[in-house]
Amino acid sequence: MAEVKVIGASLSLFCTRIEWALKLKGVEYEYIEEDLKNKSHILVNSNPVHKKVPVLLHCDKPICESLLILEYIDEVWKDNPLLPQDPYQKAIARFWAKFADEKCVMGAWGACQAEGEEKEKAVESVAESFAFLEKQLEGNKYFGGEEIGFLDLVLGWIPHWLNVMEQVADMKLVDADNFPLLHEWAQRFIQLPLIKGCLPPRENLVNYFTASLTYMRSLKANNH
Ligand SMILES: N[C@@H](CCC(=O)N[C@@H](CS)C(=O)NCC(=O)O)C(=O)O
Ligand SMILES: *[C@@H]1O[C@H](CO)[C@@H](O)[C@H](O)[C@H]1NC(C)=O
Repeated sequence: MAEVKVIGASLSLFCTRIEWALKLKGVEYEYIEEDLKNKSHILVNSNPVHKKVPVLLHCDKPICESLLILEYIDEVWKDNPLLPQDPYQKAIARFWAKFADEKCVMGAWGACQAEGEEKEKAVESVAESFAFLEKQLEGNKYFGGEEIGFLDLVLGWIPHWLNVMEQVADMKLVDADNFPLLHEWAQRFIQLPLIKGCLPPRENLVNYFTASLTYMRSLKANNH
């Protein structure tokens, strides 16, 4: 029995961040691919409230919600710390992580789905959120400082997933002109061998987002 297991879905940005953290810590784990269209008993029993991936199983004890899983990993395996030690800095890192998941991930996905005037507004609104993150990078190589940390892993979807969303929905959110620091950070982050070595193929993401958008739009069209 593996001590550490990750129940995940290969295209999920929330799951990839967990794998990055475990690799960074040098923790061996077993990865269990979940079929989200036909959820397994192990997922439903481990995360009865949300029934979502990722779930971390540590000696069969489940931990849910990717941000909380990252914190748990950081507390159990002390090597290569992710969160700052200082309580204030730690609270700030958690604040931005929550903000980024609520406003940037969801905002970008919302902007993808929006059309026409609505889309312009949605893009503008996500850009306001990204501007806060851009500011956090002033004078820093990574969000974690000289090394990657908690917030870098949380925002690690930007160079890969956001890039695909931008292509599929034909929109531009983060580029060298509007967010130079974020853009530079994204390039630097995605080139790290550990990060680059654990990403779903771009083509699979393109297909997935294209299909999701088509489906969402057909639902919307049928409601009118
Ligand atoms: N807030 C959650 C989000 C996880 C999430 O949205 N997971 C998606 C996959 S990307 C999922 O399991 N969806 C299945 C469903 O909603 O039925 C986290 O950070 O772990
Ligand atoms: C759903 O998953 C179960 C096992 O968890 C499997 O036996 C069954 O064939 C699957 N059904 C479909 C439609 O894929």
